[in-house]
Amino acid sequence: MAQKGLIVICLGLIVTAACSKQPVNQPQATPTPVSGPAAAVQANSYQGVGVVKSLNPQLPAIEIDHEEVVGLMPAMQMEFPVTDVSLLNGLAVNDRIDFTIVDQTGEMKIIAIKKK
Ligand SMILES: [Cu+2]
Repeated sequence: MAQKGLIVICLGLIVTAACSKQPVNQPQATPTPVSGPAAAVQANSYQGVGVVKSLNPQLPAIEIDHEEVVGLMPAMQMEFPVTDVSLLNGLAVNDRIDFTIVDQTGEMKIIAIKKK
């Protein structure tokens, strides 16, 4: 009975040793998914036109009643985060503006504002 037990243990060690070799080959079988999508992550920028509805320097953000932003969204009133509070300098409610939105993996931010 004791010998039978030893044989089982030995077989178990052999199987374990054989299995432990597999993970070495696995990374080669699976393509590295990191390089593809990472290379595709690019900031898309869009030009918009609208009217300032409110300014929120604390966030900082700006609420704009904007016309259609081609390739991004239809006309609507909404708040956009801005990359820097200084973009709000010199702006007032009801000002007509041109603005540039950057859409980085679903996160939209205004990077430039020009008063008309
Ligand atoms: Cu919108």
